[in-house]
Amino acid sequence: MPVERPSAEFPSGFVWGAATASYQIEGGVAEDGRSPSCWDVFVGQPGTICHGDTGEVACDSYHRLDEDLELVARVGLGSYRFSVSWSRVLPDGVGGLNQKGMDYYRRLVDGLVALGAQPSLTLFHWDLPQVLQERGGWANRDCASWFADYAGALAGELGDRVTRWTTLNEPAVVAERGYRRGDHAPGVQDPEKAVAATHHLLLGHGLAVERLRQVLGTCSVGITLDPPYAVALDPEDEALANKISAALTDLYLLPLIGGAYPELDRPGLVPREPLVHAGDMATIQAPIDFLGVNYYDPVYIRRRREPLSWGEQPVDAFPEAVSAKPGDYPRTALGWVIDPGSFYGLLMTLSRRAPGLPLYVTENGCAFHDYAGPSGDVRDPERIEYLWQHLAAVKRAIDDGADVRGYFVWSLLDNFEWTDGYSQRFGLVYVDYPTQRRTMKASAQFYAEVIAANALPSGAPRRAVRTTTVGAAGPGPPAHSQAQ
Ligand code: GCO
Repeated sequence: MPVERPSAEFPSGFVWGAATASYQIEGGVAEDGRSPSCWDVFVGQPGTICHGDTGEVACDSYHRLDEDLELVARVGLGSYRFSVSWSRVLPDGVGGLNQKGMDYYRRLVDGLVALGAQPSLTLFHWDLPQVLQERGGWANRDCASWFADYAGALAGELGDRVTRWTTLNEPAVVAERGYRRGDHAPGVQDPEKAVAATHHLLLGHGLAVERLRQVLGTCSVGITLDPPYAVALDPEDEALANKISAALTDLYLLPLIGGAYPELDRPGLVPREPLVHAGDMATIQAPIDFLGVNYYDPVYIRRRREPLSWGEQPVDAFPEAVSAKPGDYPRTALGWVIDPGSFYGLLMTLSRRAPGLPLYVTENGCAFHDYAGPSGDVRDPERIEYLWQHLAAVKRAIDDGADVRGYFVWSLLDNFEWTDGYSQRFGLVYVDYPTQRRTMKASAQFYAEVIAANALPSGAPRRAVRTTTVGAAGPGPPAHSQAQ
């Protein structure tokens, strides 16, 4: 008798993962020779982080590696995406490796391999060594070569056991929030430094790709972007929304796949000479094996009309537009709109923009106000629904031809959510910060079942009250759908 395949079965070999980042989970900031990163310094300035929280202890993962590996095993992850704290392994930012710091990542990588979980290593998830920040950080062109040297040093130590290397996580956020807006470390507010950071991050990526290939020969290397997906709030603004999506996506994607910056007339946004030297674009265009995609929610766009209505925000570099949150979509605790239709639209757009480049969803997830009940259990039906809807969007994109090879939930653990500190919980696993006790939430169980089946459960999640309608051919205007 032929076995009936559940329709929501994923392709065989699909990689099921979860992600974390060094500064958000490790703690142990002054241990075994680690030097401060720009985030250690930034969080110490008053008024930067909710409740004055810091990453000093975070989830204490530096001391709880075995417990965290056990969680990887209990969820049944096929891969774990983590990042390396540059200042833990190279306290001077450059030069000799700190073997004690390296030991932590050796134990992590060996532990994952022993569990049969692929190590997915991100080299830079925002925590630049402060010693390098003091030399200008990413606004200094030298940072690109410091980064390549760091990549080469790690490749020499861990290369044979790391399945996938990601150079940078969301370089746009580093340039825009770290150097233009200044609400992230290093807290710089300088448009010239922001555009310099954009170029030097991409150059560093290209040099690191070259270096990894030199050291390792064959390896799988990519980069993680957070391409904005803009949706028009009113149908007549669709062209404007598409233009903004394309421009902001192309600022990072086009140099990588096309060896050029987009022809955008936005002073201070697009790197030009003298920042860009001869040969830089060829370096940035070094072939990659995959594109990592982080998606949380879309940007909703409307043409600007004076005076601005309540809740409308200017869109950086696009004075003709405002962004606003639509009132009738469900939201997460951070107020981020839940719109799986846009996730599908983004995956389809990227697979059209970068044909032949496999995609990994390197982050997707949601914050809710989770708490432990009287018996200690943590029920998070909203997260189950969110994951289910977003995984269904991935599946639909695959069915419609997108080459999506894997999906990583953000995050394995509740952790330090940057400016929001510990006020936001994104984990599959609940962390009780005073005791550091870890508890698998109901969503971790749900995800474990999805992984074991390589399929979504039969039935359907409760649908979003509203979701953007996107056909395989491209985005369309938001449409109402019936709540179930
Ligand atoms: C990002 C980062 C993560 C965040 C997550 C939730 O996308 O901002 O990569 O470190 O914690 O995205 O905001």
